[in-house]
Amino acid sequence: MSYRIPEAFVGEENAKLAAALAEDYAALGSRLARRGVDIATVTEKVAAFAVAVPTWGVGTGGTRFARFPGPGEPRSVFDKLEDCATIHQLTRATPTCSPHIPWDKVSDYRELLGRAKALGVGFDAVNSNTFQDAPGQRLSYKFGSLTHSEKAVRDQAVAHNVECIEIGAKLGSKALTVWVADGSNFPGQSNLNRAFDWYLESMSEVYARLPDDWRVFLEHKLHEPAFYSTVISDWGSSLMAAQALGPKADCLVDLGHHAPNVNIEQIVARLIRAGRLAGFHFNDSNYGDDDLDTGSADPFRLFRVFNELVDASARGAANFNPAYMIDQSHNVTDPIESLMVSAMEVQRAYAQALLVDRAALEAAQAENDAMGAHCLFKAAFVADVSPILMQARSRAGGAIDPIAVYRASKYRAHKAKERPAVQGSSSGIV
Ligand code: LRH
Ligand code: MN
Repeated sequence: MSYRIPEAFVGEENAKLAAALAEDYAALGSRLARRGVDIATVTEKVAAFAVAVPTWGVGTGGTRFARFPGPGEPRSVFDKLEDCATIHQLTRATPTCSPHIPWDKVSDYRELLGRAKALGVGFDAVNSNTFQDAPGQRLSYKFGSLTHSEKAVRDQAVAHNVECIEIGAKLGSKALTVWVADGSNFPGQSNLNRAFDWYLESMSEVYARLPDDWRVFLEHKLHEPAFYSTVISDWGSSLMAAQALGPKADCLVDLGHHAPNVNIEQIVARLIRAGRLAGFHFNDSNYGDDDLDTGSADPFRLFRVFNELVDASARGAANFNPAYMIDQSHNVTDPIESLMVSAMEVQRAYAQALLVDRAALEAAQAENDAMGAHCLFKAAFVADVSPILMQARSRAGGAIDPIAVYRASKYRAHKAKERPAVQGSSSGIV
């Protein structure tokens, strides 16, 4: 029988922290009440907020230089589901995981769905993969996939995406995420316009196979692995494609897919305005697509993004239904700890954005009171909302301190015994 953290153990650990939490929560409640904010309302909203974890994120990640697998590495999607369920058990913030095909391919998807249900997790958007050549694949994606110069390769990539839709349908997913690495490394290597035509031609075939209640998320990325041109390199190309394909196509924002210092929250505001914001791949970065833990490098940026989301929901923006997912690579930490902290940091940014006094901010903006507006904005960011996050978790049966409970449970040591060390590849993101 594979080890699960006993619910009673979580309760015992929470009991040690309950009195301090009650005190801190009450203190924060009276401080917020002075600002006309009802802490119970914020806590309910935070408790209802969910973010999906990437199945590929519970294994140790790596770079092109090396990957250093840790103890108890998941060996299959079944092991990955266990770890995803443990993240949700302790944070109560991640009820779904986002699968990646072919990394999560199995022979019996009913068995996989059954196991997920037994573990209390579901499946979010399914991710296709035409950025690697799968074992036994007939034609290579070395020079592209949906935009390859050869029709046969484009057809193969379309067929793969259609297969992902069929797999996702068996797992209860309602969306397909398409990120293509297609691009070039040399000026002149590809025709920039024809590549975009082929993208639309191929994606319209994929789009035609979407079930009525499905969406397709187009993920843009500035560069890597292509280092001169990338076919869907920015939100403009993504929005042009989504508008050309149809109402089921929206634009997904991976926070690490932009040039340094780009104002990502303004891109989010524009996509919301266009009614085409698919959602997010949350992570953080200092230089490129670093896939660092969400909120670990620039939590203020994450807050600024959530401010746009809360503002959009407050003004009833049309077609506003973003999907929230994490997409990170955990090269030096226990992936479960990183994903738990990241899920909590996403909740933190949301809670802080709920504290922005929008009426006062609007008045200060109208009067061009730059400093007044900025201080109002910043006041929400510097508020320590930890008691709200802890309360939301513990009321939902989660851990007040997920990291402490996880470590005290010795879950990783249990998995190291259950999962003999895997001789993993020495490099690569998974
Ligand atoms: C591309 C990306 C994409 C995933 C991959 C693992 O950089 O963000 O979303 O398919 O990472
Ligand atoms: Mn991504």
